[in-house]
Amino acid sequence: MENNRTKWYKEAIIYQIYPYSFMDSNGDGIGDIKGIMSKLDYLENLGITAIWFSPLYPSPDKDYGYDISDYKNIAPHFGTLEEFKTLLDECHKRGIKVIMDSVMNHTSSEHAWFKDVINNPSSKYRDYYIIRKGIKNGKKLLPPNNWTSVFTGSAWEKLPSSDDEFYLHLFTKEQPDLNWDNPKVREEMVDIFNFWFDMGVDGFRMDVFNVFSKVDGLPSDNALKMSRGSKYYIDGPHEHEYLHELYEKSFKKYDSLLVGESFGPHPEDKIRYASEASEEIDMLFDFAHLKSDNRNNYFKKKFDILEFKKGLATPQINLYGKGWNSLVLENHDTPRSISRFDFNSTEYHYEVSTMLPLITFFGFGTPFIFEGEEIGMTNCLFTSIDECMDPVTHFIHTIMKKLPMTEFQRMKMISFGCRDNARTPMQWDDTLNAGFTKGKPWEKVNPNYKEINVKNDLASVRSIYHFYQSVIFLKKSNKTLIYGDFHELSKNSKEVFSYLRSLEGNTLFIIANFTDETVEYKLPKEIEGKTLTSLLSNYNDTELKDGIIVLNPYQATCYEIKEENDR
Ligand code: TEU
Ligand code: CA
Repeated sequence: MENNRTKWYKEAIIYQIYPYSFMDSNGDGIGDIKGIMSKLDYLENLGITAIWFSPLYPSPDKDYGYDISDYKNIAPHFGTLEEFKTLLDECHKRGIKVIMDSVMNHTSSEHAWFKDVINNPSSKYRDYYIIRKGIKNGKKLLPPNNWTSVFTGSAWEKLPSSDDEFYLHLFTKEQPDLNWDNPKVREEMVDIFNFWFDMGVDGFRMDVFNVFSKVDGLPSDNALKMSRGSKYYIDGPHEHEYLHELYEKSFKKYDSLLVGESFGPHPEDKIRYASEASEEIDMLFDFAHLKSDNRNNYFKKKFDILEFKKGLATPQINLYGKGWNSLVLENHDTPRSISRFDFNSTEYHYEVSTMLPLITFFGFGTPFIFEGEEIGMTNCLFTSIDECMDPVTHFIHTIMKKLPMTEFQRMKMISFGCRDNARTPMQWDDTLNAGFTKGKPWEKVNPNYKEINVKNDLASVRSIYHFYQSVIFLKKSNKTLIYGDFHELSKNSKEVFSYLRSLEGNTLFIIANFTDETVEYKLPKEIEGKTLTSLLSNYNDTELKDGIIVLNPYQATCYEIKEENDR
């Protein structure tokens, strides 16, 4: 079969929209397609070349769209399928590609297949799910094994219509896992991908793509840890085979991008998934650097810059020449990057918000920008659990209630790590609800919207959006920043992150100061004695003399290197 792929994604700049929180057009407090349409100029001007939409499909919203009840439609609160097609056209007219989200490890418990399983004992969809008999223990009926959900509690729930059966759910109980060992399930998935591709969609982000295949027999796990059982489904026995099958039956026919979001993959599997030779997916998100300031998201630890650097550098080294990489600071599951890593972002809001994209996105890989990142949106202080909408935040709060701590301490930890931080409405201006909605917003608006908002930022001489434009422009126009190899410098420095990108005799030197102090950086031997010309910096003055660069707090600069003798 013909392979129609041009690999456009290598030169792409991708912007993630979380549709709930982007822009509401009709005052119901929930973002929607018409709202997104009204902001396409804003996105086009930023310079991005693709948008990834978090799920737009019908969903009972137990996990805000990550529990899909109809894979071939649009949720009424977001709009209609016709409106989506108009959005797709409008994006394409502007040269913006459209990436959908695919959530295929599980459906919603309200999906027609699962409802049929409940209502009809001889349903042909029974084998679409993972249903097993419980274990009798005296009068008690125990779940089929001891696995725990990624979101806490048992990974099994009683099947409502049965006396002794359970279904597996690695996430909430409203997200029953699909049985990927059933070829019919895989056929359905191919059909769903092709439905959207045939409409003109350019790619998919694949939710927890590396846990589809589970070990036969679903054995109990004697390890005592979070998400017990995960060793039996992370990079499971048929995972690579199933992805390759999707590639053969769908992906390769279309000029597409497939980017996978994974759950704790093994290092060798990460490389295999994203290698071109494997013909599986094109790249995956690697969040290793985002663990450098926390344990299990909610427990703050002292920022470990070496862990951050290693996390970002490793996939760039491992994948160069083999496959492709992605570069990410935030998404709808993470706290805001500006508020993390022990940064002094109250005093240096502009500097931190501009240093991060320069040092991250000039590496090897396709940048992903999360809505609001381009104006320096921050974490939100949640003072009561009632202000949080994410079910996971509520699960965590329930667990914390069993611990000896005050409600104030609990909410402090939650405000540090919860997913709601990313989901507060986009801050457009300083009017009611940050200009996001005229109604009651579905999720709390961050009270700092009077200062941090698009309108203020665009009017400022120190505009973060304008700096993102420059980062994006340079990344798109400089082949070395796209295709060059990556060589880290000063690996052991706890103050700076610096690296070289080189391609066909051209070399760029990128450096950032991760501290709020002035740092004198001695040029390492690789670039000693060479002439450095600044291409982009978040400070006007870049001081360089006698082989020493003086970096201001959170300064980031990209230099072009010239050999002394080619002057
Ligand atoms: O997330 C997968 C996942 O396991 C984590 O990122 C999770 O959000 C985190 O560990 C919780 O603290 C994906 C989606 O991005 C997420 O929004 C969904 O809730 C989840 O899958 C289930 O579909
Ligand atoms: Ca709306």
